[in-house]
Amino acid sequence: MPIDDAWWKSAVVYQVYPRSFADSDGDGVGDLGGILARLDHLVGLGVDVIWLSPVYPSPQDDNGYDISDYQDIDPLFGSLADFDRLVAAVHERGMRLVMDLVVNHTSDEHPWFRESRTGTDSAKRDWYWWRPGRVDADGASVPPNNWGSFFSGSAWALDPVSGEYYLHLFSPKQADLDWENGEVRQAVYAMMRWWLDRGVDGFRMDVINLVSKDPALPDGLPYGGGPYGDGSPYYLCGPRIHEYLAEMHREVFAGRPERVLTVGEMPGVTVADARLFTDPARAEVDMVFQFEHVGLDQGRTKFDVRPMRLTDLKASLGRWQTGLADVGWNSLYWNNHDQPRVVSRFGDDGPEHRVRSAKLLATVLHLHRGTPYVYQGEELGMTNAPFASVRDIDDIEARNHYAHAVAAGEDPAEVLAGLRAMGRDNARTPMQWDASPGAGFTTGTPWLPVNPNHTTINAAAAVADPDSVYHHYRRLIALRHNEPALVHGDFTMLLPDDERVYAFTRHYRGTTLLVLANFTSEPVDVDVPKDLLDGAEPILGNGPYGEPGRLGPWEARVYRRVE
Ligand code: ISL
Repeated sequence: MPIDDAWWKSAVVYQVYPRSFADSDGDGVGDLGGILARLDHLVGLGVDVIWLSPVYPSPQDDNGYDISDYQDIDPLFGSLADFDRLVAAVHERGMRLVMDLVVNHTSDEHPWFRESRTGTDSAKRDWYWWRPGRVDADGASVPPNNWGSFFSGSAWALDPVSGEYYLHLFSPKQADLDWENGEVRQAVYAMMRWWLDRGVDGFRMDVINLVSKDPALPDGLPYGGGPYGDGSPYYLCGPRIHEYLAEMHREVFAGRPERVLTVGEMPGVTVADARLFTDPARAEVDMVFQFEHVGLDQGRTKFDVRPMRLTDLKASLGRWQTGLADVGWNSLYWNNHDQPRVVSRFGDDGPEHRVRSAKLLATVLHLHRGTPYVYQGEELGMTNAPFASVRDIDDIEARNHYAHAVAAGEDPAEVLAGLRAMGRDNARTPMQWDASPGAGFTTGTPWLPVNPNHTTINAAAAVADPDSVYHHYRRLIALRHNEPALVHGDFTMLLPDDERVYAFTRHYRGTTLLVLANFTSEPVDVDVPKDLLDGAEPILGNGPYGEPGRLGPWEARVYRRVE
């Protein structure tokens, strides 16, 4: 089929974080049975694809992104039989299911790594990055290079068995696989085929642009004021990354039905790289999932929060729209399991503006070109959590950052403020289904406390209220399915220098969509070119339609004009 008809261009993806979605057995952790019981919520919303964060056996050091068996289900979440039932139920409802593929690293408890660490002569030694240490001026053993880990500290761990170090870009319990080794790649491809044969509809590929490393592993330049170096020039979109993804495509996806979706999660990817990764003619991945816009309010580290300027957001998202206009495809998202809640971050989560600003953010995002992602609870306008102290924080990235920053002399209260604003736990508090004590998520004690605001912000209330954030998402998703201009239309940014109003058009075969959004809590006058409004009808908004040239606080409006 011509690529412009690719089904995923008019699809909306819903991300489920299984730990926090729905608990069917009262142990306080979400599970597959819980997802199965709540599928009709997703049918009601109208989404096409469910992306499931990892449910494989795992020591849960990074909540399942540390996998110890790629071909099973962790008993915490259920069994393979439960999984098969879920896939069948998803398909019966006309949706697809995409798995998380985490193959930059395995758990240190994966049999491959257990074997690899038995000694320098292990048959799987070169499945991972093992190197002898260096000796410092005092004669002490230090890591092979200066790279820092994403989760604080060195990216190397010393293993007592051989006295060598192994590379871990994330936690020491997430050992990086060495993709230079063809056996590693073949083992990964075989596992992927096994899941596709089982009925899954594709993969969201975790940090897939980190799998090719420069085997020389050179030191990186110092960053963040700490003792570590930035190794990213040597592992981010590394020398063989396109070769690997093309090989994966040939080995795993070629000849499969068009129903399969491949999404490359790629921190630090540039527009130019993304064009290569997602050019259909190159057959690598269908779309990238990039991070530029969610880094705009961060300073030296991701926990150094600074206000986001609307003009920066427009410049970034606009550049991605233009850069992929003729070739390539992008994911559109505000939230995932690694990001704070968008209404708290870029909107206003106070009682007066929460609903309005959540709807505005949804409108702006969903009207762009690309495939929109809804992260569980986003459709309810769920907010960040009121973590009182560092003891309330569970996430490894946040806990490590706190320990390192405080040890380095930073003010604990300031570090905690950064975690409150940016911490990943904000995304991971349980899904708010109803106003009951466990928020309808669990009858037991939830693994992470439910947000106290579940008494008013919850799915039951949202579904019952035609003016809710939920129904606004439902309308946006329906528009994606029914309006070709939303899927295929050209994108033109208007008012790029305006700090208050986000405005753009989409144009396709005689239809123009005009989007106007006021990112402030004051009314604003908007200078919209008159020709854009001539004969245009408002089709969607978050308030009563007033004068086209004036928007109320956090008001967003979409107009359509047909020539
Ligand atoms: O959160 C981040 C940026 O602010 C990232 O550094 C994040 O760790 C990165 O985007 C990769 O994320 C993925 O891989 C990690 C895992 O912890 C995340 O949950 C996952 O989404 C390691 O597997």
